[in-house]
Amino acid sequence: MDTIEFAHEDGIGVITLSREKALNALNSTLLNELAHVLSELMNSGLRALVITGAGDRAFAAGADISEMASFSAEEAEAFSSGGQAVLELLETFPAPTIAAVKGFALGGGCEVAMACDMVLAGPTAVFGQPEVKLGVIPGFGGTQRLVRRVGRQRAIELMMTGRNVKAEEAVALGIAMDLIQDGDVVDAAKDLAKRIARNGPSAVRWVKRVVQETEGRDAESGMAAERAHFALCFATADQKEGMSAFLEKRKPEFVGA
Ligand code: CO8
Repeated sequence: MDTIEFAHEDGIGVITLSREKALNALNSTLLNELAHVLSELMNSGLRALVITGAGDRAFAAGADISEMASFSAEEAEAFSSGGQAVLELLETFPAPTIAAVKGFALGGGCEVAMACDMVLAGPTAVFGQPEVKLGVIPGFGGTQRLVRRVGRQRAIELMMTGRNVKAEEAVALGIAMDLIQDGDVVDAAKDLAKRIARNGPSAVRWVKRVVQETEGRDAESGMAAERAHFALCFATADQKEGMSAFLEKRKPEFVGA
């Protein structure tokens, strides 16, 4: 692959958006390669997935403006639809996903980060939806995911001004979860992934599934989904192992079944 790098170690995958000279701007090739790698990994049993950008300057500085500049409305619709589908794949990826953001995460880059379960920001991280400055609106799910992250009023302000949001404010608003001051943000994301990976793999995935599938739905169906998945846990070897290990005062050895 030309624009995506993938590495994995101890069940933790790391995807790097890799067009460093263009600040990892998301062109069609990169989006297709991202879709391909996510599809390949979907049933691979990864315990967690970290996404970051190559180099120190950017996570991704948006969709590729040089590619979009001459789009017709039909081409724009297709590009938006393709980008939305890729981020849907990322959002529904069965294992937990963590964006490790250094530098710019603007436009489509911010949208990629927001499609992840958790976002860690390094001190240089800058988020934003600057599309209006180019005469367009977010097209990879930003109008939906930003509202869910920061609330309607602030999301509208951010999308209408297109202003940059530095790391500290991004954490205060809920665009990012934590600001990593000490050490490298990718290492911090891998550490977080490893801490999650020690837990029962099915339980971790079902936390994600229940939260995701019931978000915005009525409390009753949310509770029903929680109950059903809680019950499913008791059909796994990992529930037996987790509870036996506690009672026997030893560390559990989960097998992911
Ligand atoms: N697309 C293409 N190339 C880019 C992009 C981008 N989004 N961002 C940066 N680059 C390129 C620059 O053109 C430059 O290339 P070159 O060296 O060949 O001239 C290189 O990266 C380095 O960038 P700069 O020289 O501009 O670096 P600066 O440090 O001066 O500035 C900034 C960094 C502030 C990040 C600046 O590059 C910038 O403002 N970039 C654009 C940010 C932006 O507007 N992003 C939103 C794009 S729109 C979008 O994402 C919509 C998503 C949904 C679309 C769906 C549509 C159909």
